[in-house]
Amino acid sequence: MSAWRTSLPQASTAAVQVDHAFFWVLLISGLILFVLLVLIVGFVIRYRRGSPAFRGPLPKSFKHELEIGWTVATTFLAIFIFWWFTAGNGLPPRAAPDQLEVHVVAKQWMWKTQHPDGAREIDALHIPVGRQVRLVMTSQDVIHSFYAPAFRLKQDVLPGRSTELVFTPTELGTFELFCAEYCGTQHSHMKGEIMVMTPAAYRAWLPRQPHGDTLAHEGEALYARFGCGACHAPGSQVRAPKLGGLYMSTVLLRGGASVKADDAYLRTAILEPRDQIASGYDPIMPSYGGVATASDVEALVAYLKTLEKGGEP
Ligand code: HEC
Ligand SMILES: [Cu+2]
Repeated sequence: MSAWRTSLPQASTAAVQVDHAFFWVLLISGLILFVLLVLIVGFVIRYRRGSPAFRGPLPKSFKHELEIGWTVATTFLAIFIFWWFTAGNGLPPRAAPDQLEVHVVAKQWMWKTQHPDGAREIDALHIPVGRQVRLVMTSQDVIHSFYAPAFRLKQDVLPGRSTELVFTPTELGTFELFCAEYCGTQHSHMKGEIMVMTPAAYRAWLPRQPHGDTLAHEGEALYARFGCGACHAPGSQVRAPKLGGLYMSTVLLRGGASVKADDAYLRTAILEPRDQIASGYDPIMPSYGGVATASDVEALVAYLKTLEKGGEP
C-alpha cells in the first residue's frame, strides 16, 4: 500500500496486511466519530437553553426503522471488522516448502535463537530475505513476548508450552526486537536485533557462527539420558508405541478420536502424556513436564521428527 505509510518500515508481508487493516479500521472509526460529533454539536446548538425547538414526544413522522437500521448496520460492520481481522490476519500463513524453522528460547533477560543446522545466536536473529520463517518459541522461566514492530509481529512466549510465528521478511536491514511482557527488573533491556540478509549472505554467515549441536542430535542424547528407549525400544518388555515414522502420521486415540501427530502432539505426548493416550496402550508413560526443560522438549521433538518408519531408536 503506497497511500499509507507509517514511520516504521514495512519489513514483512504481514506488515502490509496489518497496516492495511489498521488504516481501514481507523478510517471507518474516524467516519463514525465524525458523524457522531456533527450530530452532538448540532443537537447542542438546536436544543440549547432558551431555544424554541420542539421538546415534546417524538414526532409521528419519526420512523423506528431508521433507528433499527443504524443499529443493525453498525453491528454488522463490527462483526465484519472482527471477521476481517481474524480471517485475514489471525491465522498463520500456509507453510512454504522451503520454510526456515528457527527455535527461540526466551529467558530472563535474553533471546536465544537456534538455526536448523545448530548455529546459535544471543539477542540476534539473522534471516534471509524473501524466505518464509517459522519461529518456534518457548520460555525457560517466566512469560515473555516476542515483539518485532517492523514485521508487525507480537506473540507471547510461555514456559512449558510453545508458540509460533510465521512470517516472510521482505526488506534487507537491521530491525529491532523487544520483549513486550514485563518479565522482571531487566525487562527493558531484553532487546535484540533481527538482521535480514540476502540469501547468499545468509549462507555465508551460517557456517561462521558458533554451532551448538543440532537440535536433533541433542534430542538423541536426551532420549538416551531420559531413558525413553526403556519403553519405546523395539525389544522392550513394556508395551509402548513405536516412534519411527510417527511424525505427521494419524494416531488413533483411546476413546476413538484420531489426531495428526504434529509438533504440538509430540510436545504434549512428552509433557502431558495423559492428555492424549494412544489407543491400545496403557497410560504408564511418566510426564516429563518437571524434568525436561523447554529446550529439552524442543530437542526431543526435533529428534523424533527425524525417525523414519522402521528406523526405531
Ligand atoms: C514407562 C515407559 C515409557 C517411558 C519411559 C517413555 N514412554 Fe513414551 N509412551 C509410553 C506408552 C505406554 C505410550 C502410549 C500411551 C500414551 O500415549 O501415553 C507412550 C507414548 C508416547 C508418545 C506418543 C506415541 C503415539 O504413538 O501416539 C510419544 C511421542 C512418546 N511416548 C515419547 C516418549 C519420549 C520422548 C520419552 C522419553 C523422554 C518417553 N516417551 C518415555 C511409555 C513410555
Ligand atoms: Cu522478557
